[in-house]
Amino acid sequence: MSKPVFVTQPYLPPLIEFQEYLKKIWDSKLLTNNGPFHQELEQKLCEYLGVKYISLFSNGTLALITALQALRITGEVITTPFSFVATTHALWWNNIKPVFVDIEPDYFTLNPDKIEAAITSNTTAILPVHVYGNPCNVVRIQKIAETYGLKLIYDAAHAFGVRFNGTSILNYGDLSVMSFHATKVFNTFEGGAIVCHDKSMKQSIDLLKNFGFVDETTVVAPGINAKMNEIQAAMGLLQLKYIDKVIEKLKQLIRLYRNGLKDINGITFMDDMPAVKHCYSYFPVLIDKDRYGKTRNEVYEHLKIHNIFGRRYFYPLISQFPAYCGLESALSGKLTVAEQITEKVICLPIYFDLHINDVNRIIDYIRNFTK
Ligand code: T4K
Repeated sequence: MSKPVFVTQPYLPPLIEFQEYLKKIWDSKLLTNNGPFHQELEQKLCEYLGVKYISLFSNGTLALITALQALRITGEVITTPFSFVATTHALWWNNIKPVFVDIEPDYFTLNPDKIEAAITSNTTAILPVHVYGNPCNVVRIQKIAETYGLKLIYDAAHAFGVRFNGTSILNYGDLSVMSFHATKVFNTFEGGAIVCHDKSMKQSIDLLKNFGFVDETTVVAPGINAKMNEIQAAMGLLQLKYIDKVIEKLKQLIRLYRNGLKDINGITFMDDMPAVKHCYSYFPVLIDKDRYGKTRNEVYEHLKIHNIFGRRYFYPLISQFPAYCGLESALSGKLTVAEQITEKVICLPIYFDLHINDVNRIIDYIRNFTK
């Protein structure tokens, strides 16, 4: 049996280069609390991504929770059911009621046509997700947020380096939240960040992730501990050195998948979006059982027999989990596009070290499964 192929594997830079960073950490004994690597990574990420301010976090979920705190979001927030569960959990942890709105059928992001009908007097913000790194319709969502006086926080966990019309997608909305988890295209083992556009917001966020401390004896807010440590930051600095190479390789692998799968009846996938520079960190494929002859779950199990571990991101929908399925906005029939996509989607393996032979093998398994 061949080696298992997972949906993703982290890119790891040469160990010897990481050891040099470790040596510096050992020498300085500075392990965390806004250390030198932390500061350097914030600055270098701002330059690389083309954004004004970044505050690093220990993971993306705490960054989401803190972003909602920083904007003092309460009441109801409009969000998507088609995401990783952390998006909605961040609302729950802030005692905010999630209001699910359906996704659009082409790129699976929050459908701007459906947002306004979900706004009530309790709505304070919108929390869309650039799912798979596909930019939301940022122009229309911004307009809605402005019209109704709502805050706008983007979950940009999948959107490292994504650009729209030549500018970083992270420049849209009030705040954008990133994840640098091991499964992400840019990883710091665990990690995350909030991108913001002015200095005072950056200061507030920095306070909130450090217990609310302003100085040794002054605590101005009930903050949390969500700081990124120096080992994570060192990993980030090294990842930045290789990120362009990593994304280019992912792009080539996706080209290979697209060519190999394009003429299989009942298999569809997304092309690049107009005016978008993608990061290619997910390759979602839709299986139409009527045309392909097998269900998505059958394909998922079939690949597993061959030691290929695709993932059904995102199945079930967040709105189908016990914590949320009782909400009115989660009721079956309200989120029709998301309900269809979640039954059809499978993310195929995509990562830097994935071998071309494995991609070809996966294409063949899918092609031959219906014969
Ligand atoms: N918002 C969105 C839209 C998100 O997608 C996420 C996280 C968040 C917010 C929250 O950000 P964080 O708090 O996580 O920073 C994974 C990740 O744990 C999660 O970060 C990610 N989204 C989600 C989409 O995927 P699982 O449960 O599917 O991961 P897991 O452990 O099954 O890993 C998938 C595969 O990756 C494994 O089969 C093998 C490989 N892998 C994984 C790890 C952890 C490795 O090769 N090495 C590793 O260290 O959730």
